[in-house]
Amino acid sequence: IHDNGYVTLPGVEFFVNEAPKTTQWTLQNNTVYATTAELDKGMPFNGPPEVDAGPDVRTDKPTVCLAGTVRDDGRTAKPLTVRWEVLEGAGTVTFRDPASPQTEADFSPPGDYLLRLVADDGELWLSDLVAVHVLPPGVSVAAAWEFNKPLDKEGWTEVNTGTQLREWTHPLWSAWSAISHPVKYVAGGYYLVAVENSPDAHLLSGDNLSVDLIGRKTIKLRFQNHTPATRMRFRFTTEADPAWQDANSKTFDVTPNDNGPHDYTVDMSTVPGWTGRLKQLRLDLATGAELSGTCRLDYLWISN
Ligand SMILES: [Ca+2]
Ligand SMILES: [Ca+2]
Repeated sequence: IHDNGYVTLPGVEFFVNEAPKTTQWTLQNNTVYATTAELDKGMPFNGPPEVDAGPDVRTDKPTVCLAGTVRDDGRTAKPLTVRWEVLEGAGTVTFRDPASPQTEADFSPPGDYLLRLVADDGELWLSDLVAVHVLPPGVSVAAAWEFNKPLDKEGWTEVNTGTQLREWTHPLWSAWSAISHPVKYVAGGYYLVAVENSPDAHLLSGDNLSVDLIGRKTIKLRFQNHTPATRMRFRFTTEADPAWQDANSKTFDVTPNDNGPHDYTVDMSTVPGWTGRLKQLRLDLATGAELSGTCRLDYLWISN
Protein backbone atom coordinates (compact mmCIF):
# COMPACT_ATOMS: atom_id res chain seq x y z
CA ILE A 1 0.00 0.00 0.00
CA HIS A 2 1.79 3.10 -1.19
CA ASP A 3 1.12 6.80 -1.76
CA ASN A 4 -2.18 6.42 0.05
CA GLY A 5 -3.30 4.44 -2.96
CA TYR A 6 -5.57 2.22 -0.97
CA VAL A 7 -8.94 3.76 -0.24
CA THR A 8 -11.34 2.06 2.11
CA LEU A 9 -14.99 1.95 1.26
CA PRO A 10 -17.17 4.84 2.46
CA GLY A 11 -17.91 4.41 6.15
CA VAL A 12 -15.02 1.97 6.69
CA GLU A 13 -12.31 3.74 8.63
CA PHE A 14 -9.99 0.92 9.61
CA PHE A 15 -8.30 -1.82 7.64
CA VAL A 16 -7.75 -4.96 9.71
CA ASN A 17 -5.82 -8.05 8.72
CA GLU A 18 -8.18 -10.91 9.53
CA ALA A 19 -5.84 -13.54 8.09
CA PRO A 20 -2.38 -12.78 9.52
CA LYS A 21 -0.99 -16.27 8.75
CA THR A 22 -1.79 -16.11 5.05
CA THR A 23 -1.62 -12.40 4.22
CA GLN A 24 1.01 -9.72 4.57
CA TRP A 25 1.65 -6.29 3.16
CA THR A 26 3.97 -3.33 3.53
CA LEU A 27 3.29 0.38 3.77
CA GLN A 28 5.39 2.87 1.74
CA ASN A 29 5.27 6.61 1.26
CA ASN A 30 1.86 7.18 2.77
CA THR A 31 0.83 10.39 4.47
CA VAL A 32 -0.54 9.86 7.95
CA TYR A 33 -3.56 11.95 8.87
CA ALA A 34 -4.26 12.31 12.57
CA THR A 35 -8.01 12.70 12.23
CA THR A 36 -10.66 11.80 9.69
CA ALA A 37 -11.27 15.55 9.25
CA GLU A 38 -7.63 16.04 8.18
CA LEU A 39 -7.81 13.01 5.91
CA ASP A 40 -10.96 14.42 4.33
CA LYS A 41 -9.17 17.74 3.72
CA GLY A 42 -5.98 16.16 2.37
CA MET A 43 -7.72 13.53 0.20
CA PRO A 44 -11.21 14.83 -0.56
CA PHE A 45 -12.92 11.72 -1.86
CA ASN A 46 -16.55 11.67 -2.82
CA GLY A 47 -18.76 10.36 -0.04
CA PRO A 48 -22.15 8.74 -0.57
CA PRO A 49 -25.32 10.74 0.04
CA GLU A 50 -26.84 10.61 3.51
CA VAL A 51 -30.40 9.32 3.30
CA ASP A 52 -33.13 9.17 5.92
CA ALA A 53 -36.54 8.00 4.74
CA GLY A 54 -38.25 9.45 7.82
CA PRO A 55 -40.14 7.83 10.70
CA ASP A 56 -42.47 4.88 10.16
CA VAL A 57 -46.05 5.91 9.49
CA ARG A 58 -49.30 4.53 10.94
CA THR A 59 -52.42 6.34 9.80
CA ASP A 60 -56.03 5.68 8.81
CA LYS A 61 -55.80 8.28 6.00
CA PRO A 62 -54.97 7.16 2.44
CA THR A 63 -52.75 10.20 1.80
CA VAL A 64 -49.45 10.34 3.69
CA CYS A 65 -46.79 13.06 3.96
CA LEU A 66 -43.43 11.34 3.53
CA ALA A 67 -40.72 13.15 5.50
CA GLY A 68 -37.41 11.97 4.06
CA THR A 69 -34.17 13.93 4.08
CA VAL A 70 -31.16 13.69 1.79
CA ARG A 71 -27.73 15.37 2.00
CA ASP A 72 -24.58 15.05 -0.05
CA ASP A 73 -21.08 16.51 -0.04
CA GLY A 74 -21.50 17.66 -3.67
CA ARG A 75 -18.15 16.23 -4.79
CA THR A 76 -19.38 14.85 -8.09
CA ALA A 77 -20.09 16.79 -11.28
CA LYS A 78 -23.42 15.05 -11.69
CA PRO A 79 -26.53 16.31 -9.91
CA LEU A 80 -27.88 14.44 -6.91
CA THR A 81 -30.94 12.42 -7.89
CA VAL A 82 -33.57 11.11 -5.49
CA ARG A 83 -36.30 8.55 -6.05
CA TRP A 84 -38.92 6.67 -4.07
CA GLU A 85 -39.45 2.94 -4.70
CA VAL A 86 -42.15 0.55 -3.46
CA LEU A 87 -40.52 -2.66 -2.21
CA GLU A 88 -43.60 -4.32 -0.73
CA GLY A 89 -47.20 -3.23 -0.68
CA ALA A 90 -50.82 -4.20 -0.47
CA GLY A 91 -51.62 -2.19 -3.62
CA THR A 92 -50.66 0.96 -5.49
CA VAL A 93 -48.62 3.93 -4.28
CA THR A 94 -48.87 7.21 -6.23
CA PHE A 95 -46.17 9.75 -5.34
CA ARG A 96 -47.01 13.40 -6.03
CA ASP A 97 -43.28 13.97 -6.63
CA PRO A 98 -41.33 10.70 -6.70
CA ALA A 99 -38.06 12.69 -7.03
CA SER A 100 -38.48 14.63 -3.77
CA PRO A 101 -37.61 13.26 -0.32
CA GLN A 102 -40.58 15.18 1.09
CA THR A 103 -43.76 14.46 -0.81
CA GLU A 104 -47.33 13.37 -0.39
CA ALA A 105 -48.25 9.90 -1.56
CA ASP A 106 -51.57 8.12 -1.99
CA PHE A 107 -51.90 4.50 -0.82
CA SER A 108 -54.65 2.20 -2.05
CA PRO A 109 -55.96 -0.04 -0.56
CA PRO A 110 -55.18 0.10 3.20
CA GLY A 111 -52.41 -2.28 4.31
CA ASP A 112 -48.68 -2.52 4.94
CA TYR A 113 -46.29 -0.84 2.54
CA LEU A 114 -42.48 -0.79 2.58
CA LEU A 115 -40.85 2.10 0.72
CA ARG A 116 -37.26 2.82 -0.13
CA LEU A 117 -35.78 6.28 -0.59
CA VAL A 118 -32.71 6.20 -2.86
CA ALA A 119 -30.23 9.07 -3.27
CA ASP A 120 -27.60 8.85 -6.02
CA ASP A 121 -24.79 11.36 -6.57
CA GLY A 122 -23.81 9.79 -9.89
CA GLU A 123 -21.02 7.67 -8.39
CA LEU A 124 -22.39 6.37 -5.11
CA TRP A 125 -25.88 5.74 -3.86
CA LEU A 126 -27.42 4.88 -0.52
CA SER A 127 -30.99 4.18 0.53
CA ASP A 128 -33.18 4.00 3.60
CA LEU A 129 -36.46 2.19 4.27
CA VAL A 130 -39.70 3.43 5.76
CA ALA A 131 -42.76 1.36 6.63
CA VAL A 132 -46.17 2.90 5.93
CA HIS A 133 -49.18 1.22 7.55
CA VAL A 134 -52.45 2.52 6.17
CA LEU A 135 -55.09 1.35 8.64
CA PRO A 136 -58.82 0.97 8.05
CA PRO A 137 -60.74 4.22 8.72
CA GLY A 138 -61.17 4.88 12.45
CA VAL A 139 -58.30 2.64 13.61
CA SER A 140 -55.66 4.35 15.74
CA VAL A 141 -52.52 2.89 17.32
CA ALA A 142 -51.69 3.61 20.98
CA ALA A 143 -48.24 1.97 21.03
CA ALA A 144 -46.17 0.28 18.36
CA TRP A 145 -42.89 -1.58 17.99
CA GLU A 146 -41.62 -1.92 14.44
CA PHE A 147 -38.06 -3.33 14.80
CA ASN A 148 -36.94 -1.44 11.71
CA LYS A 149 -33.69 0.01 13.08
CA PRO A 150 -30.84 -2.52 12.96
CA LEU A 151 -29.89 -3.86 16.42
CA ASP A 152 -32.62 -1.79 18.16
CA LYS A 153 -34.98 -4.08 20.12
CA GLU A 154 -37.04 -1.06 21.20
CA GLY A 155 -36.95 -2.13 24.85
CA TRP A 156 -37.83 -5.79 24.26
CA THR A 157 -35.68 -8.73 25.34
CA GLU A 158 -35.79 -12.47 24.72
CA VAL A 159 -36.01 -14.70 27.81
CA ASN A 160 -35.32 -18.44 28.33
CA THR A 161 -34.73 -19.11 24.64
CA GLY A 162 -32.68 -22.22 25.49
CA THR A 163 -30.07 -21.42 22.85
CA GLN A 164 -26.36 -21.54 23.64
CA LEU A 165 -23.08 -20.37 22.29
CA ARG A 166 -21.42 -23.21 20.39
CA GLU A 167 -17.77 -23.68 19.61
CA TRP A 168 -16.20 -25.90 16.99
CA THR A 169 -12.48 -26.53 17.44
CA HIS A 170 -10.60 -27.47 14.31
CA PRO A 171 -8.28 -30.39 15.15
CA LEU A 172 -5.24 -28.89 13.36
CA TRP A 173 -5.78 -25.21 12.67
CA SER A 174 -6.98 -23.17 15.62
CA ALA A 175 -7.55 -20.21 13.27
CA TRP A 176 -10.23 -22.30 11.52
CA SER A 177 -12.21 -22.94 14.70
CA ALA A 178 -15.56 -21.23 14.85
CA ILE A 179 -17.99 -19.88 17.38
CA SER A 180 -21.71 -19.84 16.65
CA HIS A 181 -23.75 -17.24 18.53
CA PRO A 182 -27.48 -17.74 19.18
CA VAL A 183 -29.76 -15.73 16.90
CA LYS A 184 -31.37 -12.90 18.87
CA TYR A 185 -31.14 -9.56 17.11
CA VAL A 186 -32.97 -6.97 15.05
CA ALA A 187 -32.02 -6.89 11.38
CA GLY A 188 -33.71 -6.35 8.04
CA GLY A 189 -36.84 -4.93 9.70
CA TYR A 190 -37.39 -7.99 11.93
CA TYR A 191 -36.70 -9.09 15.50
CA LEU A 192 -35.25 -12.57 14.98
CA VAL A 193 -35.08 -15.07 17.82
CA ALA A 194 -33.99 -18.70 17.81
CA VAL A 195 -35.49 -21.08 20.39
CA GLU A 196 -34.03 -24.43 21.36
CA ASN A 197 -35.79 -27.05 23.49
CA SER A 198 -37.37 -24.39 25.69
CA PRO A 199 -40.82 -24.72 27.29
CA ASP A 200 -40.79 -21.08 28.42
CA ALA A 201 -39.22 -19.00 25.61
CA HIS A 202 -40.78 -15.56 25.50
CA LEU A 203 -40.28 -11.99 24.42
CA LEU A 204 -40.65 -9.35 27.11
CA SER A 205 -41.37 -5.67 26.52
CA GLY A 206 -39.81 -2.86 28.47
CA ASP A 207 -41.39 -2.18 31.86
CA ASN A 208 -43.68 0.73 32.81
CA LEU A 209 -45.10 1.14 29.30
CA SER A 210 -47.95 3.28 30.66
CA VAL A 211 -50.15 2.63 27.62
CA ASP A 212 -53.77 3.68 28.16
CA LEU A 213 -55.85 0.56 27.42
CA ILE A 214 -59.27 2.20 27.58
CA GLY A 215 -60.83 1.58 24.17
CA ARG A 216 -57.67 -0.23 22.96
CA LYS A 217 -58.79 -3.84 22.74
CA THR A 218 -56.60 -5.17 19.94
CA ILE A 219 -53.04 -6.44 19.66
CA LYS A 220 -51.97 -6.69 16.05
CA LEU A 221 -48.75 -8.44 15.10
CA ARG A 222 -47.09 -9.62 11.94
CA PHE A 223 -44.54 -12.38 12.24
CA GLN A 224 -43.20 -15.60 10.83
CA ASN A 225 -43.52 -18.59 13.13
CA HIS A 226 -40.87 -21.04 12.01
CA THR A 227 -41.50 -23.39 14.92
CA PRO A 228 -44.02 -26.26 15.27
CA ALA A 229 -46.06 -24.20 17.78
CA THR A 230 -49.76 -23.91 16.93
CA ARG A 231 -50.63 -21.56 19.79
CA MET A 232 -48.87 -18.66 21.44
CA ARG A 233 -49.91 -16.40 24.29
CA PHE A 234 -49.82 -12.80 25.41
CA ARG A 235 -49.42 -12.10 29.11
CA PHE A 236 -49.45 -8.67 30.67
CA THR A 237 -49.34 -6.60 33.84
CA THR A 238 -51.10 -3.29 34.44
CA GLU A 239 -50.41 -0.43 36.81
CA ALA A 240 -53.39 -1.51 38.94
CA ASP A 241 -52.42 -5.19 38.79
CA PRO A 242 -48.59 -5.32 38.55
CA ALA A 243 -48.07 -9.03 39.40
CA TRP A 244 -47.98 -11.68 36.65
CA GLN A 245 -51.14 -13.79 36.84
CA ASP A 246 -52.50 -16.54 34.63
CA ALA A 247 -55.82 -14.70 34.31
CA ASN A 248 -54.12 -11.78 32.59
CA SER A 249 -53.30 -13.66 29.41
CA LYS A 250 -54.74 -14.50 26.02
CA THR A 251 -53.84 -17.53 23.93
CA PHE A 252 -54.19 -17.32 20.15
CA ASP A 253 -53.72 -19.70 17.22
CA VAL A 254 -50.65 -19.37 14.99
CA THR A 255 -49.62 -21.05 11.74
CA PRO A 256 -46.88 -23.62 12.51
CA ASN A 257 -43.71 -23.95 10.41
CA ASP A 258 -44.71 -20.92 8.37
CA ASN A 259 -42.64 -20.07 5.30
CA GLY A 260 -43.51 -16.36 5.43
CA PRO A 261 -44.94 -13.71 7.72
CA HIS A 262 -48.61 -13.76 8.72
CA ASP A 263 -50.85 -11.11 10.26
CA TYR A 264 -52.49 -11.90 13.59
CA THR A 265 -55.15 -9.84 15.33
CA VAL A 266 -55.64 -10.74 18.99
CA ASP A 267 -58.85 -9.54 20.65
CA MET A 268 -58.03 -8.59 24.25
CA SER A 269 -61.57 -7.39 25.06
CA THR A 270 -62.39 -10.87 26.41
CA VAL A 271 -59.75 -10.49 29.17
CA PRO A 272 -61.28 -8.53 32.10
CA GLY A 273 -57.85 -7.42 33.40
CA TRP A 274 -57.00 -5.66 30.10
CA THR A 275 -57.95 -2.20 31.35
CA GLY A 276 -56.38 0.89 32.90
CA ARG A 277 -52.73 1.36 32.01
CA LEU A 278 -50.55 -1.39 30.57
CA LYS A 279 -47.32 -1.91 32.53
CA GLN A 280 -45.58 -4.74 30.69
CA LEU A 281 -46.37 -7.13 27.86
CA ARG A 282 -44.89 -10.52 27.06
CA LEU A 283 -45.31 -12.81 24.10
CA ASP A 284 -44.96 -16.49 25.03
CA LEU A 285 -43.50 -18.29 22.01
CA ALA A 286 -43.49 -21.56 23.97
CA THR A 287 -46.50 -22.28 26.16
CA GLY A 288 -45.37 -25.19 28.34
CA ALA A 289 -44.10 -27.77 25.85
CA GLU A 290 -40.48 -27.75 24.67
CA LEU A 291 -40.13 -25.71 21.51
CA SER A 292 -37.38 -25.30 18.90
CA GLY A 293 -37.21 -23.08 15.85
CA THR A 294 -37.05 -19.42 14.94
CA CYS A 295 -39.48 -16.51 15.03
CA ARG A 296 -39.27 -13.35 12.95
CA LEU A 297 -41.35 -10.53 14.41
CA ASP A 298 -42.03 -7.71 11.92
CA TYR A 299 -44.12 -5.45 14.15
CA LEU A 300 -46.52 -5.43 17.05
CA TRP A 301 -48.96 -2.73 18.10
CA ILE A 302 -51.92 -1.98 20.34
CA SER A 303 -54.95 -0.35 18.71
CA ASN A 304 -58.66 0.21 19.17
CA1 LIG B 1 -21.27 12.60 -2.82
CA1 LIG C 1 -40.55 -4.38 11.00
